[in-house]
Amino acid sequence: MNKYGYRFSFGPWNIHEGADPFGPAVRPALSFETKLPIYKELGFDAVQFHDDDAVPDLDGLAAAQIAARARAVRQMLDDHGLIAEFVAPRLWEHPKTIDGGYTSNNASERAYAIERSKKAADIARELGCDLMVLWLAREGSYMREAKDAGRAARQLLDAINTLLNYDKSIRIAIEPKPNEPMDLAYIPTMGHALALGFQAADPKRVGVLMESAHSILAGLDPSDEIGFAMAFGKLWSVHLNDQNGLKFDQDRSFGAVDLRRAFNQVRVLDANRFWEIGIVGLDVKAIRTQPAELATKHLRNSLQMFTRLVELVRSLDEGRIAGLIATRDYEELDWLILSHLMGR
Ligand code: GLO
Ligand code: MG
Repeated sequence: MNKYGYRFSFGPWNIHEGADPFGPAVRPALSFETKLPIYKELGFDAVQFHDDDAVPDLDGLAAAQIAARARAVRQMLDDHGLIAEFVAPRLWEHPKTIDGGYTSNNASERAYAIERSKKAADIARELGCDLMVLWLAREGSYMREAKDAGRAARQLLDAINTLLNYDKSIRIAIEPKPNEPMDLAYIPTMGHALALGFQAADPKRVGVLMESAHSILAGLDPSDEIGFAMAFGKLWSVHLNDQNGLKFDQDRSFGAVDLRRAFNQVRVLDANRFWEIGIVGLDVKAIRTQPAELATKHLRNSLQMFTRLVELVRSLDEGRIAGLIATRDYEELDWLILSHLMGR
């Protein structure tokens, strides 16, 4: 926890080997055990998990084996003074998810996606957390004529209802993203995710996770996406990072591209007391050029950036801002914010 009461998290995938679609890994893979001490060293409090980050090869395991392995991970977390923030079913690597998970055109593949997600819920319970994140990676289309968007929406709702019914204490946070790996995803924005959640059988248990890069890729402003979700009490987690324009998902360090955009995200989170609601997740990756022994600085930078921006947010002259809004002097407001970000 930092001095402002915020807690921070990242996932094991955020210490990464640097492979991209055009080149192989450039840094050695570190085991989960090797990554764990790094959390506290860098000032983090919690671990985000894919189901198979916690229990590798879970597809071949029986329920009792999965539970036992998850309990062992829980012990490792305890030993390091860490907690689990969420578990996300990884529904995008298995051959049965090539054409999508919950919205696959193939019934047995849809059934696989549901069974796999139930296992993720079981793992979450063993890890002592009640949050499941659904990043709907392959729920979308490359070929519009091969799918049906309306049917997909109903299938997504059915999947969510099945999971809510399977585990009566699980909460689900949907993480929207407009594209990549799909050409177009079915849940591209906060609005889509919230609409789905409000239709669920138990809407109180469905919220959202906002990732900065995903909002930017949708042509939206992350702070407005945060504000929209928080207006309804639905923002339960974040993946703060940055993104340079409309291209592949870059997962750049928070604030590395657009400082003012990062400042506004922190401002909205802070105004809505996010530290009382959730953990600040940083879904960032070191750029490929970073040498292996220096490949955690993106995490350090992102956490420090968040804390420094909280300080800037809280030292703003809010009275002066109110006066400028009252006189509609938004150009002066522009200068006030820019001067504040530049240190005077
Ligand atoms: C990719 C997503 C991904 C998810 C993670 C948790 O674009 O941001 O990193 O956040 O798999 O579901
Ligand atoms: Mg993410």
